[in-house]
Amino acid sequence: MRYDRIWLDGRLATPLSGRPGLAVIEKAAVAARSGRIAFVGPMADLPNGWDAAERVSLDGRWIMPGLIDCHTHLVYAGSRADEFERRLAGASYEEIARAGGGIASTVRATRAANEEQLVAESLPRLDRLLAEGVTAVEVKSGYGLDLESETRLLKAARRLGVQREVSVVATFLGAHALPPGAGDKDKHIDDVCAWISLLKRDGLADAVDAFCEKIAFSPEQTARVLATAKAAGLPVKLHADQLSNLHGAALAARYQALSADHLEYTDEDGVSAMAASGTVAVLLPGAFYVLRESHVPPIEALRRHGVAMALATDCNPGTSPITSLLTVMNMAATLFRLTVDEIIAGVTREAARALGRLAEIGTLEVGKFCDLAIWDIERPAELVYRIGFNPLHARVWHGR
Ligand code: DI6
Ligand code: FE
Repeated sequence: MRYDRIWLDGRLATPLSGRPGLAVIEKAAVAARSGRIAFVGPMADLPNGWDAAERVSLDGRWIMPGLIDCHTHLVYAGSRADEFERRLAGASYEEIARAGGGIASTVRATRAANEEQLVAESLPRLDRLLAEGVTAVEVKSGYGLDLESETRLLKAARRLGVQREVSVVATFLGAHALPPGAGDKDKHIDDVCAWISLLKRDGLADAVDAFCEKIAFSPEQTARVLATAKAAGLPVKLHADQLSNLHGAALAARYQALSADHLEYTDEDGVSAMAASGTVAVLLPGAFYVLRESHVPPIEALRRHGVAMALATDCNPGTSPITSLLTVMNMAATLFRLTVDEIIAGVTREAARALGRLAEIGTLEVGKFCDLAIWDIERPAELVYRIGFNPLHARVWHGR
């Protein structure tokens, strides 16, 4: 067997597709051929007569799957530092949104930016994620809110994946907020539903998301978006039960959503509906932290019902201006009491599942893309335990 590249003498930790926990292999090797994993396991199990165009010795460093940030809004223009100051002075996120700030203020800045400017403003955010070993990222639209601007935003997201060695999943979030100046939410939902098939036809959206919340769209309006997406053949996701319990988790489950995200106010019925539909819980402790939320997602119920838990940055200019998935991993431990194994699975296997990409990424198994994060650490818990420290030694995307 001739490989393109082989990494030798590493310590390997990966979740596996069908099993809980992390598989750990000492004295391990990973080999890539044509961008895919051609061998993974103990060096002693390498096939007789193997050869490789390039060999890399890891001196006992840890090899894990590349990290996956499965929920971001990282393409936008402008800054909301002014609102941050108003919130420090006592204004609430909802008050600011009702007064025309919040998402609407980023929409105004984003509409004023052309595609090049959007890419240029977003690349530094993406680069921070990549520097921590992220090899796949989801990017939502939702700061354009008219067809032309949403299209531009989704094209900018696709271009990020051309300009950097990273897999980009683009999600259409036209039902994020009412466009500035618009008065009728039902009319906006009509528009969003009409745009879905156009974006699907042009290959610009891999999935559809919506924000089901009192300050955004009702369960009925959200259901129209999800039904239209499913009918167009696109998988759905949902911002559910972030600020109040509108039974968004159960609604997402009704449409076999890939994921329901946030879930701070989800109740046990919502969790059991998610378990039945195989919907992943995407937990976003960055937004929880920034909003000083005190209502923790129902972690114990999610565990009890066997719902997969993923973690993501929710990188956005309002509620989660964070570009560090490692910091989010620490927050998930400290704020949500997830275990180290749950957290590592949450940014690899479960994040891949939340994107519908588990067959391709998220674990180190033969046939998947060879996306690796190689760490200068003594044990996996160090990735979660330290704050503001980046022990990435090397990042590999599709075998390179
Ligand atoms: N939930 C959030 O936390 C973000 N969007 C959403 O649906 C907030 C986005 C923003 O404030 O710009
Ligand atoms: Fe979000």
